[in-house]
Amino acid sequence: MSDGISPSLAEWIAAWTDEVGKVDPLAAEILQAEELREQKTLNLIASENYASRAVRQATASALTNKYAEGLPGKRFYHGCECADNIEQLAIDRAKKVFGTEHANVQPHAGSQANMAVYFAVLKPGDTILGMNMSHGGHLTHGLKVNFSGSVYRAIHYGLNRQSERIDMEQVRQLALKHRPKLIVCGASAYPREIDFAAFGRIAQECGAMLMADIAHIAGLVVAGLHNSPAQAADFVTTTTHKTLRGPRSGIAMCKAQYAKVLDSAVFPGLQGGPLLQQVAAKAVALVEASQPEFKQYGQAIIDNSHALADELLGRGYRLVSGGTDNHLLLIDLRGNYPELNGQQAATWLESAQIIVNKNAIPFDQRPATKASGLRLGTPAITTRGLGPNETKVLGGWIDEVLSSKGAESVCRRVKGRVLEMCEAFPIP
Ligand code: DSN
Repeated sequence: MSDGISPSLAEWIAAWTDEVGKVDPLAAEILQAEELREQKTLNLIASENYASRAVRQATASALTNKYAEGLPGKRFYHGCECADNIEQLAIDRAKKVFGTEHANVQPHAGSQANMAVYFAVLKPGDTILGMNMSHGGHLTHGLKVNFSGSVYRAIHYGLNRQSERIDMEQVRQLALKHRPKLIVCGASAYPREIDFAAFGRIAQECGAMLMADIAHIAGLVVAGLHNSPAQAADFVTTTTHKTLRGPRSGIAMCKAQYAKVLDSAVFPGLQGGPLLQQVAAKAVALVEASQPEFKQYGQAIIDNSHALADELLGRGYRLVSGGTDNHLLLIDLRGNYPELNGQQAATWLESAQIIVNKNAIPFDQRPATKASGLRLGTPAITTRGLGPNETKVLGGWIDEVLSSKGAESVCRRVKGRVLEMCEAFPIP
């Protein structure tokens, strides 16, 4: 386990995989292979990141052994002193960094956080108004095949065809027409800043509650680089592993008046015992996110995103909305390569060790399984320490692979360069 990774990291990985290896060599081999895969690829998946060793260590703590249904000080089982302490730490830190009145840190993931809000304040059949998934929304924002679109009556807003930004006039018209009980804002593939205050005004005008799902941009919000929804929204939900760089998990927050119903929706409504090892890791990640360096990290994510956008635009690519304000951008492949779909493009890039995901672009004619776009995000490469210069070089490699139609010789050459860059910028 040395293979181009720093000796200290190799030692750390060996220490924990050795124990797995004694019991289950096959599983240990797979775990080590994943460590190497992550080290030896440049990851542009906008929703992924590399949690620190401190965060990862917390996920492996003894708290994985403990049941603690309930809330700090109000548990159903005994022996919860440490559970109470760690959960209270995470709650206090979440409220502080996000500026919210109440936080529940038990949701296992973002979908569960969103589900908890819906269960807290909606009845089956109630109307929600969320962003169309094919325009950048999330499946829990009312997609038909998701619980959110089958249990509730989901209406969708989208982007303005010309500006490719959220059409706030359409949001308002739909809200006034359908009188949703809950308006959902936030996105999974939207490269521009979201105006939470404007959503708040529309929610007030039509008598709806507002939920802001900030899963993608949470780290930028904490760093003060994206406006915060804490004032405008009744509920704020997030995952903790994207720009926030914590463990795979979720948090649901709200105004004080909804605290009780939200807590009850999480437990006993939806979940049993919280995953306390993840709660601990969230507490650690929130400390990391409150350090001054985290603001610099957030700014570096955005700088890299701008650098990537500039490089691609300079090479003639069409980006949805013409650029980016945040950590991600969307290439509309139809601009340069009308015949190329996102699935094929992402496969070519993977053969050069560059990891991206295909993504629908607004008003896409292709099915989501093929899609006409690629979503590229800079949180993970920024954690490795790549700066704008390296990111521009990476943008050039993406162009080389795509413009060669994935030619084997080109992918092989680019892969060699990617591996050199990975070695120069190891995952910390
Ligand atoms: N899968 C996440 C993403 O990639 O954005 C959303 O849940």
